[in-house]
Amino acid sequence: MRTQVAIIGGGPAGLLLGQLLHRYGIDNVIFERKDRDYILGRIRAGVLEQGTVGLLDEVGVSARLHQDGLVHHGIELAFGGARHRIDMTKATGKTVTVYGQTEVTRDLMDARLAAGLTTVYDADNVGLHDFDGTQPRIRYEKDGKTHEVACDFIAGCDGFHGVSRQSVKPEALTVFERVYPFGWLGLLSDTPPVSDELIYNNHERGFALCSMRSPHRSRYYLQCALDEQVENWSDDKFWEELRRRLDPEAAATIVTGLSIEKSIAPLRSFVAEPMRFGRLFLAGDAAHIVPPTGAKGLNLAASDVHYLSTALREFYTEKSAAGIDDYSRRALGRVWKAERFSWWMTSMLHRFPGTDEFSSRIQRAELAYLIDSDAAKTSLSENYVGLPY
Ligand code: FAS
Ligand code: PHB
Repeated sequence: MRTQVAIIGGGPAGLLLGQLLHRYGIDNVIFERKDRDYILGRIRAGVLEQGTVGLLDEVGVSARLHQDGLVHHGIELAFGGARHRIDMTKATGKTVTVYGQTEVTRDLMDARLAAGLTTVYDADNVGLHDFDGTQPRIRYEKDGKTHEVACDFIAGCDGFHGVSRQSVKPEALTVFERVYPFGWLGLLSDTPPVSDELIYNNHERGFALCSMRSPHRSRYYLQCALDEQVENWSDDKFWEELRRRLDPEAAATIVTGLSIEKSIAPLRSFVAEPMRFGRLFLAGDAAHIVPPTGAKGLNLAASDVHYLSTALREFYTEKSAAGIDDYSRRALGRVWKAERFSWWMTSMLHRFPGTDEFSSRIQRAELAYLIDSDAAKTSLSENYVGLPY
C-alpha cells in the first residue's frame, strides 16, 4: 500500500486531520489499533471551542453538532456556598459548544466512511520506520499478516500511550511533566443537568464539576485520591459526595439517577518538544496532555491538526516546506498557553493534599479577585473560549 500521509490513531486528532487532508486533496490512511466501538465507548471531553467548531464546519461534519450541541455563553464558579457567573460572551464575543467528544468522533467516523477513505482498524504492532529520511514507512499486523505502507509523511495521532512518540530517539525529545496528586471520578447519567451552564466547584472536600451532554444527559466529576478505585463508588455514594460539594441551591435541586458510565482519569500536564521529527509529526495527546479543568485537551488536538494540515497543503500545492518546518514552533506556542491556563484552573479549583494555610488563602484570594475584576474575568474567558489559532 502507498499513501501520502499515514495517520497513526483514529481518535479525534487522526480523524479530523484525515478529513482536512481529504478536503485539500491529500491522500491519507488511518491505522488504528482498536475498533470503532471501542473508541466510541470512551467518554471524554465535552466542551468545544469556537475554533474547533469552525474546523468541523470546514470539513462539513457539523450538522449534528449544530442541531444537538448546546451553545454556552458563560460558566459558573462556586465557592464559599455561592455561585458566580462569568459571562464569557460579554467579555469576548465568543461562545463554546457543549457536544461530547464521543459524538464528534462518531460524526468524523461516519464522514470518513461516506467519503470512501481508508481506516485500518485492529492494526496491531504498528511500527514507524525511516521517518528521518524522505521515504518513511509504517508496518502493522492484521489478520495474521504483516503489512508495509510507503508514505511521504507520518502523523502520530495515537495519544499519550501511543507508539509514535515512543519511536523517537530519547535524545531527540525533551519532555515537561507535572503529575497532579489527585484524579477525576466521572459519572454519566440520563438525568437533566443541575444547571443550564457548567459549574466549577471549589470545595474544602475537593473539586466538583457539573457538566452535561444534552438537556437530558448529565456529566459530573469529583476530585478523588490517586489510589481511588471506581468499584468503591456506588451511585449513591457518588451522589451523596457530590451534593456535599455543591452550593446549597444545586445540592437541593440536583436530579440523581442510575450511572451509565463511571470512570477515573488521572490528571497530568505533559508536553513533548519538538512535535516534528523529519517526516514524522506528533499531534494531539501524542504530544501533550492537559488536566481537563480547562476543557482544552480535545481542542488542542484540533488546533494541532489545523496547523499540520495547512502546512502539508502548502508542501503539496506550493512545493514549500516553510509550513512543515514551522509546524512545531507554531503548535507549541498555542499548546503552552493552554497548558498554563489548564494548570491555573486546576491550581485554583482543587484541594491539594498537604497544602498549607498560606496556599489555601492564596487560592481563596485568586477566586475573590477573579469574581471582582472584569480584567480577570476577561482573561479567563478568552482562554476558555479558545485563544486565536
Ligand atoms: P486519543 O487518545 O483520543 O486517540 C488516540 C487513538 O490512537 C486511540 O483511538 C488509540 O486507540 C489509538 N492508538 C494508540 N496507540 C496506538 C498504536 N500503537 N497504533 C495504532 N493506534 C493507536 N479532554 C477534555 O477537553 N475534557 C475532558 O473531560 C477530558 N477527559 C478525558 C478523560 C480521559 C480518561 C482521557 C484519557 C482524556 C480526556 N481528555 C479530556 C482529553 C481527551 O479528550 C484528548 O484530548 C483527546 O482524546 C485527544 O485526542 P487524540 O489526540 O486523538 O488522542
Ligand atoms: C465534560 O463535560 O466532560 C467536561 C467539561 C468541562 C471540563 C472538563 C470536562 O473542563
